[in-house]
Amino acid sequence: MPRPLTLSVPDMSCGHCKAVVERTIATQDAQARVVVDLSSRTVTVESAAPAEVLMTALADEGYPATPV
Ligand SMILES: [Cu+2]
Repeated sequence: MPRPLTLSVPDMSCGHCKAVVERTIATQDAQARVVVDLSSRTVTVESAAPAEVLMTALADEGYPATPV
């Protein structure tokens, strides 16, 4: 597994957002390990998918993400 990537996802605010973010990343990489922290509005991802691919997918679902 690559190094964990931490993304800031400022528009996440509740369990629904968390579920959408988790599902969106899983759609790109079913093997990805995803940890959502709503209190800091960050997502830590271990995935073989390129960061750009994950960030594009998240933005398309309404959750723009930037590397921390
Ligand atoms: Cu929400």
